[in-house]
Amino acid sequence: MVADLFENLFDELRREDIAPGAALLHGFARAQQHELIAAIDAIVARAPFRHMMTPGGHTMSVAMTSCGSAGWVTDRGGYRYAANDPASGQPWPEMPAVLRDLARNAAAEAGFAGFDPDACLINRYAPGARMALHQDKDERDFSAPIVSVSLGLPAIFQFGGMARSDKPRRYELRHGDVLVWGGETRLVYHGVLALKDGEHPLLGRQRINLTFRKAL
Ligand code: MD6
Ligand code: FE
Repeated sequence: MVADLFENLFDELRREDIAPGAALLHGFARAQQHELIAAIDAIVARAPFRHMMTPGGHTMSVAMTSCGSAGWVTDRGGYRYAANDPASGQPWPEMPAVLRDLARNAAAEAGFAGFDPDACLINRYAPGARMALHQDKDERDFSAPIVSVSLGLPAIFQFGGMARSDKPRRYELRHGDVLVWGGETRLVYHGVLALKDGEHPLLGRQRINLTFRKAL
């Protein structure tokens, strides 16, 4: 009985090293789930989720917004970071302390002490939404890691190699999981398979992902 309980607690808060410089911190964000969701709601009230267009003219299935001093945007003109939300012309909402502190703590736990994110991209997946294999290379400084927080429905994350053709490994990212990666693996190809439908007790039929970056 007691052994089972400890095993479950251990499993829920486990650090899994998936590659050099990459750690999956199972359940790391769970204790702050309510504060995180309230902070996201406040950001979305000022900078609503929107489906942006890729430079090639495709509308993304994932809806996005941002907070922090820079936000990630895409349109016919390319991928980039912008100080203002193109939908409103206003600066992106500030990064709330609860988000910044979580990202800093997770980075430190994974061996990247002193991470100081200036951008947080917020992705919303409805059932069927997916993200094709890509590299995150629009940031100026690749020595900083990326911290990725998953909330809501679980998703299958693909973690590949330095070439798009490298066969990716698959990891399930669940509510409260935090993935940190940098160093050698900072530029690996990665993506998210089409979200399977379901109902999450706090977030309903969606997955929300936060990615914290040092963009500028
Ligand atoms: C997602 N994440 O999990 C998409 N990028 O919805 C990413 O594209 C990502 O999780 C860079 C680093 C971590 C990530
Ligand atoms: Fe990415």
